[in-house]
Amino acid sequence: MESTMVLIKPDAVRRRLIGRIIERLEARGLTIRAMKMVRISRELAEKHYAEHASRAFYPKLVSFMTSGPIVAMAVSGPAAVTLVRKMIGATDPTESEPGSIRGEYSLDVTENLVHGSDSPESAASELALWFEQSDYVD
Ligand code: DAT
Ligand code: MG
Repeated sequence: MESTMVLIKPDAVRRRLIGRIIERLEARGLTIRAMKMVRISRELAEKHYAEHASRAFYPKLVSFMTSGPIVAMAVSGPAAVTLVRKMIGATDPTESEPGSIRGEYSLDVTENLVHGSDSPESAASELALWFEQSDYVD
């Protein structure tokens, strides 16, 4: 079983999409192992997206991620990292498939509703930033 980090971002919370996003994950057969709704510090937003620190969009991304509450989840299942990424859809709005979460509900490259870890290694380091290990490991 694999675990991945999922964030329901501030735009999705504002648009009342929390239920629909969680429903899709559970309907697919994935398990929510830990979950909390939090308004995060600038420091946590910067650490979560540290890989993008040199990109021009980084300041906008950090201010978006601190603009309102986020629902953070540890989600597990077979190949959870890959499955969740496919369910979320591509980062580029012109590439996100109809049927994916972004492909159904977003056309903005920043306000794109959901985060999912891009590898098991990123999942491990992101989960460690957001949760205690005892929250999501048996
Ligand atoms: P993803 O969220 O699909 O893993 P990413 O890791 O490349 O995408 O980028 C992280 C976030 O940064 C992304 O969800 C939205 C923002 N972002 C990425 N590329 C961007 C761009 N070209 N312009 C503005 N924001 C961007
Ligand atoms: Mg990413």
